[in-house]
Amino acid sequence: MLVEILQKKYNKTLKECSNEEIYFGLLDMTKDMAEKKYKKDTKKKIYYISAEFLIGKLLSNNLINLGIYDEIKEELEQNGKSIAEVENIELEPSLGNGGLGRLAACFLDSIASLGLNGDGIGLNYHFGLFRQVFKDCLQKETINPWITDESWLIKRDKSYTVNFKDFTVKSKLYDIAVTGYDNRTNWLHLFDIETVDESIVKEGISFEKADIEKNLTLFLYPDDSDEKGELLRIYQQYFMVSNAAQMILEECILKGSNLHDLYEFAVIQINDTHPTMVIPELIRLLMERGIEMDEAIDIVSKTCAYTNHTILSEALEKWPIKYLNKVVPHLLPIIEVLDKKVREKFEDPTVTIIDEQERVHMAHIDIHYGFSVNGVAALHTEILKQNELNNFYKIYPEKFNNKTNGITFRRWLMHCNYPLTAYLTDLIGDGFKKDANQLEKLLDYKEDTNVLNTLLDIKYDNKKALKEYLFKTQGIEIDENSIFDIQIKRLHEYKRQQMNALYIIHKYLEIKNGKKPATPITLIFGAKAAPAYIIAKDIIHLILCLQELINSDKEVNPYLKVVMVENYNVTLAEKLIPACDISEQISLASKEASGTGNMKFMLNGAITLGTMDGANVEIAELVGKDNIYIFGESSEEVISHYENRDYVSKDYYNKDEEIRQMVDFIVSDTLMNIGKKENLERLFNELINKDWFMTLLDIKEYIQKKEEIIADYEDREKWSKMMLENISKAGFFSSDRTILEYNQDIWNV
Ligand code: 26V
Repeated sequence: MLVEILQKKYNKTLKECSNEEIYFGLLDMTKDMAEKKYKKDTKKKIYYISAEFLIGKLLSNNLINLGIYDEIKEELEQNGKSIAEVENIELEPSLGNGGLGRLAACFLDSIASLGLNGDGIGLNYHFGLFRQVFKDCLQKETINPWITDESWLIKRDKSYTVNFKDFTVKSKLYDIAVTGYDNRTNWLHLFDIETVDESIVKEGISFEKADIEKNLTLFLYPDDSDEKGELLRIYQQYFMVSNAAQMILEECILKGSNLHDLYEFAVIQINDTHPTMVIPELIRLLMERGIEMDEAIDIVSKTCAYTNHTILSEALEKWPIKYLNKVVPHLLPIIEVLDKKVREKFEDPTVTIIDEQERVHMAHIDIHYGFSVNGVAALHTEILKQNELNNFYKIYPEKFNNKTNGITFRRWLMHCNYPLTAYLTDLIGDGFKKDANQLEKLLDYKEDTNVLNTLLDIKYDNKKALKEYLFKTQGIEIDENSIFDIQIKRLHEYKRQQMNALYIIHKYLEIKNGKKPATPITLIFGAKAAPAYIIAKDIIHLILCLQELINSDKEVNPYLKVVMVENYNVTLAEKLIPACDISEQISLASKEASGTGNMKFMLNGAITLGTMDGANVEIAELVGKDNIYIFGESSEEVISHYENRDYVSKDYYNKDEEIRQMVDFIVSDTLMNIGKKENLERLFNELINKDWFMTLLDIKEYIQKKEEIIADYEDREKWSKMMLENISKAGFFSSDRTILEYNQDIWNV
């Protein structure tokens, strides 16, 4: 079929076509096949509204889900082409920041793969999240264009009118097909406007923020550090949910809803608080269509469910009434009624919608006026119930439930780790592809030397493949015979990349003093920092300075190497994860709601070095303490430090010689000669005077555990057994399991 398409499109044979032409041919073919798998809506449908969908490249994933990957791979090979090179042509849509956006993408894959009728609704950001470049050991941001003339986007003949205070815009809709594994096609609906003007972007990612009609869907916001930025976010959020609400009502009416029974036709999952305005907007639209306010509120409350993704208070959205009045004054009378009703019913001042500083708490709207509130890992949900949202839990215990995150095995095993997938299929059959729990069959081989050695061999080959990829794409050289220790995730102080950096200093000084590791260690980082997050950028600076120092020191570089990959994204994750030995999951306990990278690493046979935080707790339960390396204070202890305000980082610095040596090294002449005084000093001061995320609290135990895991790497048999246990037990973290739970407990479609 591909041959015919290429013949028609380019009048060439497969052999004659360039990789680019083959890519566009496959794009046409796949889009066509996906569209044919679309099925009519069922009575009730899931609407997953999210400001982010970090979908990654789609070609291979779609070929796998359509069941033609092997066939195409072979056909290309027979004609001297490589599917990997064809895939290189595709640009990655960067429509998300990190875990939250990637989770939404995994969920869409699982919803379709389970044959459920459910669409995603979001925004078509032209430049998505910024592209990261390093210059002089500093992060710089540039635009990240991903939309080309021919792409996965299908332009629809659909448009809604969205009213803001001072002007009105007309939307246009683009759809991307989401084809399940051997199952139906759903849609990801991305709304956009005609008037967006890409040319207003000047240097880097700066542009005139006031001109909303020209920039509404230009960028995905990585931070909200100034007023104009906050206003723009409100514009984006309202634009997204007003389109969503109009579309949902239209579809439900078409299916026969009289709107009084809306919740029998639609369930809306609100992904974090970004889409919260869908609640007042739907109430407003129902009232416009003649439904009394009280009933409208009741209908919407039975339709909407909310997922919380963080306990960090600075990340919980609270929009000043003043801003909402500038953008969507027509929602305020509704929000005020919602607030009044809460005040009539409850005396507790902490559960109101509007606070004393005239700010609207978006999460409070979701909790009072939605029927379900869920956290994303067992520990996270417990903390919500007992601490952060305890006052709400006391009012609505029945609304709270846990849905431990998951990842789609189609992308995070079958696509990214073809050799492991093929081997597992040989060994245990291909049942695991639809029922992830069947990976446990691998446990039958835990004493089988042949199998254990093959797992080691596959890892080694993946490490070689990563080495080649990094050399080709970033000019980075690594040694496949070293230990690959990887920390890849957004840069945030609570994730404690700075703690890993202090370990590097420790190791560097040790080697300098003549103590050499048995096997060389390669520490790999990938992380973007929000452009206005100063300390996060200082941490990147520190890592890049250490990279430069160590990699040019002949005494140290045979034993230690530091690599920070540029512009970490989904595509890079797919190369890094299968090659990893040690998975760094070292957040301050209680702060990482779940984490999903931890699951991807485990599935690909990496061993976790981590704290008892987020889903690490469940990983530890599943694999048992012999197959994971846990350190650090517990979430209870950490929460009590916050409550009692008794953590003083300076005390740790003063008391401990070793800690002092590592921290002082940040501002040593050795580093200052490479890096910038201002950045390094600021980070040094932050660590000893603030250290909000308690790096120095756990650093000693961290170093100890890390030395232990590195020492255990030498015992190849023991290591391969741990790999096997981790792979075998990863089935629980399939997003298919997560979605089945959402459907059973929340959606009921
Ligand atoms: C947002 C912000 C915004 C500005 C200030 C600082 C800050 C810090 C964190 C966030 C994260 C917001 C929500 C989020 O992305 N949560 C992530 O969701 C993942 C999927 O549930 C989960 O695995 C991660 O643990 C969680 O951090």
